[in-house]
Parts: sequence; C-alpha cells; structure tokens
Amino acid sequence: AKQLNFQERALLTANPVAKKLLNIMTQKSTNLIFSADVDSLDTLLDLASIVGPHICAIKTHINTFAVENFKLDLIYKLRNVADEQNFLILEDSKFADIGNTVYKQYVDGYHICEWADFVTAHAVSGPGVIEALVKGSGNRDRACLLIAQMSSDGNLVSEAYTNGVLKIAEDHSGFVAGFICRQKLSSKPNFIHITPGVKLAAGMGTLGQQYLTPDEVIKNRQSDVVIVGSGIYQAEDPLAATIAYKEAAFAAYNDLL
Ligand code: UP6
Repeated sequence: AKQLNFQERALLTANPVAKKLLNIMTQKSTNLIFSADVDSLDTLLDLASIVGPHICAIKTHINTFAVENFKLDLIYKLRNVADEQNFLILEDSKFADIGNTVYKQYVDGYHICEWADFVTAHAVSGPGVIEALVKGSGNRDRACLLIAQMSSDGNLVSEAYTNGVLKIAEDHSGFVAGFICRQKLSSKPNFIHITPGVKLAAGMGTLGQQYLTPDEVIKNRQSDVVIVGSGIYQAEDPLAATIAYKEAAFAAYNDLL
C-alpha cells in the first residue's frame, strides 16, 4: 500500500517540531537519530560535528554527565552545531512525575526548555505531564514524544497501557509529535513513530536491551525513525557506522513508498 512520504506528512502536521523533523528527514535523506550516550559533553560535541550531516536529530541524557566537571554552556554549543548542520535536539528526559515536578525539571534543573527541541515523557501520571511541558515551553517551538512502548526485556507496558497513551496523544496532538515505540501504532500522519533498541545485528544487548534491525523496524513494523546509540559510538569508525545506519533505515523507508 502506498504510504504518505515525510514531505506530505509535514504538510499535515500542526506541531512545529514534527514539521521540522519531517522536513529535515526529507532534505537530508535521513531517518536516523543518534543517541549520544557518551561520557562527557566534550565527546558528545566532537561526535555531533562528525555525524551531524547524516542525522535528523541527536538524543541526549543531560543528567548522565558527572557533575564534577559539568558545564551547561557546552549544550548551548551543541545547539549551535544543531542549527548549523540542520538537526534537532531530543532530550530523552523520560519525564514521569506529576505536572508541577516535571515543570521544574524541564524549566529549572538543566534549563531543558531552552535548548531541546523536544523531550520524551511517560504518560503514566496522566496528561498533567504534557500540560506542564506546554506551560514550560512558553512561545518556543517545542514538542514531546510519549513513550508508548519500551525495548527492554520484561518491561511492564501492556497493550491497554499503550492504547491509553495513544488516547492522551490524540487529546494533545498540538504538542505531542509522536511516540517512542516498537512499531507503528497510529494511522494519523501527524504522529511520528520513533524506535530505539536498533542495531545492524539483532539480538540481546546488555542489561536487558533488545535489538531489532533497521529493516525490521522500518519495513516490517512500519516505524518512521530509528534511534541508534552504541551501534554508532562504540563502532571503530562512528562516521562509517552512522552512514551505514542512515542508508539502511532510509532504504527501508523508501521501500514502503
Ligand atoms: N531507550 C531505549 N529503549 C526504550 C526507550 N529509550 O533503548 O524503550 C533509549 C536508551 C538509550 C537509547 O535510554 O539512550 O535509547 C538506546 O541506546 P543503544 O542503541 O545504545 O541501546
């Protein structure tokens, strides 16, 4: 069956970040997000400059950097690289608390609302988490991805829970750009499906992580975007690995059109 392409879907989405992401994927021919789970912001910046031309977004975990030599100004340098090289910043905060706490985590803590285009959130506490992110975003172009499914072995997400997340997303479709998921969940063209737990060789990773191939994720499960972390930053040649993942994921997307 013929699917709408990213460019056509960009016209059907009201969220500015979803629109930007769909347009970047079209312009740069990449549906790859690099999960930069490295030890320092310096290393992250170096890698971002190298792989930047081949990714549509970089994913960060800002609270994983050791506080002893942490400098938040480096994340603003990443912001500049992202703007220069035309990719977005996804902060994988996985917010899960009540609205008031999430507001402080988003606005105060690491000033995430200032530098991240979009963030991830669990919907387990209900729609208040989205309302907090909307309030914290002010008039900036921002969005969130709701975690509808997880890649880790033994996770507690049920089908009923996933359906509940979809319902919350539909009720807040102005701010929810899509889902972190294992497969396509919604036929609404505005929602972008984004899948972590991806490696060129499928199988079990460390500490319960489960990997699928880009082909399986995009072609068979009809997700839109793959997130790759260790497959890139642990590779002998991260640039070559980035290009390999980009080409595999984009070829799979093209096969569906
Ligand atoms: N992530 C998952 N699975 C999920 C949600 N998020 O792996 O269900 C995140 C992890 C990590 C990245 O927190 O940052 O995606 C995957 O990295 P990897 O490719 O090195 O396994």
